[in-house]
Amino acid sequence: MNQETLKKLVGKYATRYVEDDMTVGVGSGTTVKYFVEALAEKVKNNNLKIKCVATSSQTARQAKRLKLPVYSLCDINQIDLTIDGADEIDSNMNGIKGGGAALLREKIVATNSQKNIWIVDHSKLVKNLGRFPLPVEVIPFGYEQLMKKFEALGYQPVLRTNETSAIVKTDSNNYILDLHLGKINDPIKLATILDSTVGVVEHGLFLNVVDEVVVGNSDGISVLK
Ligand code: ABF
Repeated sequence: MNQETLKKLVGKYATRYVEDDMTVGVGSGTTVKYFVEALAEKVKNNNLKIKCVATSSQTARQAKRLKLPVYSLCDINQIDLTIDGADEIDSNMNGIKGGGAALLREKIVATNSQKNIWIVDHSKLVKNLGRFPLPVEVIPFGYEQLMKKFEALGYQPVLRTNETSAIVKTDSNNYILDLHLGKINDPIKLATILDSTVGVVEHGLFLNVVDEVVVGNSDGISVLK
């Protein structure tokens, strides 16, 4: 099975967690795109009454196009379940997210969710986090100073730009610095440093956040808990 087939498989599989009357956090990314498609189908076929909260404007657009009811986080009581993707997951089920620049809303939705499930193909499972550059969302004001700080710390920051070399702006109009760390020996320590750095809005280390990971393998699906 190729990677796209695995993404589709886990996307569809994850719909089994969604029940009638639930408020569902819907993540971002190419795997979640398949989940949203399958969810819309399930909702329609079973006439389910659910509410969705999206972690990115892109996901919100897709969900609305497929007639899923999308609510603002302010307009719901609590999120029962969030299904999202991930860029890397280590053996402690800690992850790096934010490759799609939606990490801030992803973390806000995740921390307001009773249960979090990530859907990935097996290539996302790693021994140590850090091969995937760690996205850090920063305030544009004075971001060059932050870059200097990160350079001095050996974090090798790269300002994220798009294919036309324009600076990528997040849904909250911030910038992303991708830290090329290679291997993160102590994710908790790094998260603490980033959390206390002025100008950093949020970072892509999602530690102790996920409850279950649905993994697409060449011989089928496995669920990590
Ligand atoms: C999202 O899924 C992001 O945090 C992450 O960048 C992205 C990666 O997933 P995919 O490979 O499915 O596009 O949750």
